[in-house]
Amino acid sequence: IKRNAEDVKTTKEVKFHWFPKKIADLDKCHHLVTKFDPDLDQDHPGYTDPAYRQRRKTVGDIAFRYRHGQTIPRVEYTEMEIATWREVYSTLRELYITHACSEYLDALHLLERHCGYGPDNIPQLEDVSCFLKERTGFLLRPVAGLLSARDFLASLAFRVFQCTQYIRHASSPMHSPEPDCVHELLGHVPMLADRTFAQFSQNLGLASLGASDEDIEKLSSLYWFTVEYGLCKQNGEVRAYGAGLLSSYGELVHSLSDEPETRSFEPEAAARQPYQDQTYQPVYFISESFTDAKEKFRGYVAGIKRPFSVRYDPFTSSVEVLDNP
Ligand code: HBI
Ligand code: FE
Repeated sequence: IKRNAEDVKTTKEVKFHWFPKKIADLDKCHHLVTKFDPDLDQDHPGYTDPAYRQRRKTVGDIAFRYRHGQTIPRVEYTEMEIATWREVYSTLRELYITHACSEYLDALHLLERHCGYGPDNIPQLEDVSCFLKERTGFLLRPVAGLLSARDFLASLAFRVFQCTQYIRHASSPMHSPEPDCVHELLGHVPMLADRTFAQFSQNLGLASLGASDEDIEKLSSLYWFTVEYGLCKQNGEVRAYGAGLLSSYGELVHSLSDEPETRSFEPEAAARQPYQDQTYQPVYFISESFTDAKEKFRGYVAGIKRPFSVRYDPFTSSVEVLDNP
């Protein structure tokens, strides 16, 4: 179709945020949020421990140097770091039997058999990444701290999970203000081995590409009340699937007690619900199943306005951008 100059001039230029189009573009999605960083956050248990801060930096440097496609370098964890892991692992492991959803427990058994999960070993990201690749196509890549919501969600669009590699401070094994490898490996990784959950995560990521700041905020909130703090129904019981719950003894117990308010999962409500990153959540959302959550989310995404649509091409690990008619 030939357009004349008049057409071109009157065509309204629509601006939107840059976003990664191919998986290697994730090398550019590395914007960190420093609010819980031990160098700056006075409440971080490592704030007054220069040796800890140095160690966290050394491990973080792996992430700064990392490029897509490389093998993730192994970290030789110290006895003290392994002792921290052991304490969390053995405490949480027992609670999972009664509190975690079946998808989580199934994956954890496999990780214990094939990936070095256990009380005496901190699993290596490279091994876990290979395991997930075979299960759901998810890959891990190392990240040096809390990533911006936009970059974090964008990587999910490519089935890449940005994963911290350092461990929390030894003085506080049951809690960390920032994500650490305990949170990622015990909270997120087992769920990423489930096909339906993996698809749900990727859909959240795809919906975020090029989205307005306002929509990123809503998707973050949705992510928060599902991927981080979600509950689901299973055989007449309520179980946890959110990573923030599955990596926190206190909140896991609290979420399934009769103290907090619970609501049935509705994406619109979860997207507008204010969230807490310093204390326990005031409210939790319960999904009927992951398939149900995925279907409801599909309806929500259809309501997000973008001047284009995206389609993921698994053969090239890239997104095609389609102009809306
Ligand atoms: N960064 N490293 C890391 N790990 C997370 O789990 C994480 C993140 N950045 C943002 C985020 N999670 C979410 O809370 C949403 O804001 C997307
Ligand atoms: Fe998380």
